[in-house]
Amino acid sequence: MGLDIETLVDLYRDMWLIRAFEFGLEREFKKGNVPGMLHTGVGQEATQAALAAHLKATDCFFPDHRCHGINALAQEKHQGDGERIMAELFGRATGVCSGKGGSLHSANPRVGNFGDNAVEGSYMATVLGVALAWQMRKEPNVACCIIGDGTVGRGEFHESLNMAAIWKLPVLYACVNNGYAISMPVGRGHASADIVDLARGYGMPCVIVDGNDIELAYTEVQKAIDFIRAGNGPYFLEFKTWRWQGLFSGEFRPPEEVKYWKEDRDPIKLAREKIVANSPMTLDDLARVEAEVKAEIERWIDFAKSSPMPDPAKATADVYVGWEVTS
Ligand SMILES: Cc1ncc(C[n+]2csc(CCOP(=O)(O)OP(=O)(O)O)c2C)c(N)n1
Ligand SMILES: [Mg+2]
Repeated sequence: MGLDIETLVDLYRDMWLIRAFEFGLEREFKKGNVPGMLHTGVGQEATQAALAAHLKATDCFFPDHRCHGINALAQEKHQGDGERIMAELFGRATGVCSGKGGSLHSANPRVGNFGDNAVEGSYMATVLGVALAWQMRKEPNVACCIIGDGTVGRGEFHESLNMAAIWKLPVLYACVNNGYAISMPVGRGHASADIVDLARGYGMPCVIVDGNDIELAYTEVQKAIDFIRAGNGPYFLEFKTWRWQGLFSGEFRPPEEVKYWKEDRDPIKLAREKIVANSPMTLDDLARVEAEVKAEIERWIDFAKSSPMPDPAKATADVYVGWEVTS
């Protein structure tokens, strides 16, 4: 086993937190307690836990629509109040954006979360501005752009990679290739099912990672971030993974594929087996970790549910910068 056991157990705990967060959220969504749409990142926990483990509060990441997990981990790690991401998704005043952002528009730059928006991948352009500012100020930060395989189909993908490459900007492209854009298989939507093939022409390191193997994901993110922080320019990681959810509900994939990814390639199950096989930790020890995390997530849900709704009188507060809306 490559990583020390403490690190691996910490990552296991973080992956479990993401899954418990998503399952808890889904349960409440079905009860009608969570407004808007819900795209969960179940099955993709290793990628998010690996990125969250390495990104500092002074770095930034642009999350996509499946990134509740990294949002919660960053909030927990840097401000100690992950429950505010849950509250945000419940549309409550205690959320990180006072309940106005919800799943697709929440942000908190204080923890490095520079925000998603519903126009998939629009931040592939924005990330360049952040990275250029840091480069000009000689601040050794990393701007991470999390994009799905379908999002890569936008024209800005090429503009972004090109500009990041020619200016050697500190951008980490983290492409989460879960095999589908809505229900379009990646190999039918793009000229190559390996997104790195589309990125290689821009001359940056391009690496395919098993996105369901937390050790590999953690190690490859570390390498990429070290490379970028040292001033070498952008880096492209493609995480091969699979989302348990369709786009947001329903199932369109063959039963044998679903079975393979959920039973054989579940990143949490793989990590559990690795830990038990290679350390004194037992399944009971890990069950205790899981129970603690589940209890914490239920506390977050209670916090969200018992928080007040936003005050309608403050609907325009914090929405516009530098000018006031009076009517
Ligand atoms: C510019 C834009 N086009 C289309 C959509 C509608 N849309 C939402 S999610 C999605 C698929 C995204 O696929 P992918 O990037 O692979 O992410 P995944 O859902 O698989 O995680 C699309 C087309 C959108 N939100 N924005
Ligand atoms: Mg996809």
